[in-house]
This record gives sequence, structure tokens and C-alpha cells, in this order.
Amino acid sequence: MLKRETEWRIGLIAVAVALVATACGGGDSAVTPDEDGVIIIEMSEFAFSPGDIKVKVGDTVTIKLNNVGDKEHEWMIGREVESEEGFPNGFHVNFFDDMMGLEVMPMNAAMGMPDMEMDGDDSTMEGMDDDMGHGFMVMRMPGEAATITFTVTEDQIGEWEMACFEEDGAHYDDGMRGTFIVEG
Ligand SMILES: [Cu+2]
Repeated sequence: MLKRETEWRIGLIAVAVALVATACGGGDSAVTPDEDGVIIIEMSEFAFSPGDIKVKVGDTVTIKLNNVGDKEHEWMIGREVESEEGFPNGFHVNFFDDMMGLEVMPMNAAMGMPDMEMDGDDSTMEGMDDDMGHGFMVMRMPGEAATITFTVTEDQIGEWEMACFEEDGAHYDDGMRGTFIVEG
């Protein structure tokens, strides 16, 4: 009886290890840019599709972001999720820490630009100031699209997380996140 239980446990551990390997792998299933450097990402409730992306240093990548869902969504990329009043709301470390070589079309889709010149007199800019603390993001309403173009640098090598923190982090908690791996 005891032996049987042990076997069962070993079986369970094997299943758990396999599940973790599948969840964290990203490796083989990760999507890479096409021959033009393009990656299409669809945002919906509550996921990024594809959810695993892999690029290389030196690649000039164009992300075509489409909100195909029914809610407003954002695309953020960074590490170490920060929370405010218990809700996840951004990253401590942002993938884009300056605007060098970063292009967003249309420009008004981009919020919280790292070194954007702020005009304190403009009330709409003050609204954006709130978002500055959360890092760079691209926000899109249902049916809207945006294009983000950048060249991957050595500083960006490693594993990053893509996330949407809309509705006090509920989108993130409901699974609206993915991995973004940069290989040297
Ligand atoms: Cu969202």
C-alpha cells in the first residue's frame, strides 16, 4: 500500500514537471519575426496572441499590435511587476528605458514615454504624467491597431514579460501576459 502511494506520487511529480516545462519553455513554441522583421500580436480578453515571442540582438523588429477584443488593452514590456494598493500596475524595470530608435505609429497610442518632453501647462499632458510612473505602454481601443518599431540592443538580452494592467491589474491577473525573449 505504501509503495503504491509512492509510485502515485512519483507519477504526479512527473506530470507537474512536464507541465512546468511546457509553461516555461517558450523556446520551441516562441514566435520569431518574419523575414521583414514583423510580428503580429493580437490583444483580446485576456491574452496576447502569440504569448511567447523570441528575437535576437540586432534585429529591427516591427510589432503590429491589434486590439481584436471588446475592451481597451495595453502592451507593456518589462520585468519585476509592481503593485499599487495590492493591484499589479506596471514593471519596475522597463524594456524601453529611452526613446532611442523607438517608433510608435500612431504616436498617440504611446503613453509614458521614458524621456518624452513634458509640457506642464497642458492639462492632457498632466494626465499622461500619471502614467509615467508605470513605464512605456501602447494603449489601444477595440478595433484599433498600432505599430512599434525598434532595434534590439545587447542591453535587452534576457527574458522579459509582456503585460496588460488595465482595470486595476485585472487583465494581468486573468492571464493577459506573455514572454518576450531576447537572445544574444
Ligand atoms: Cu488588457
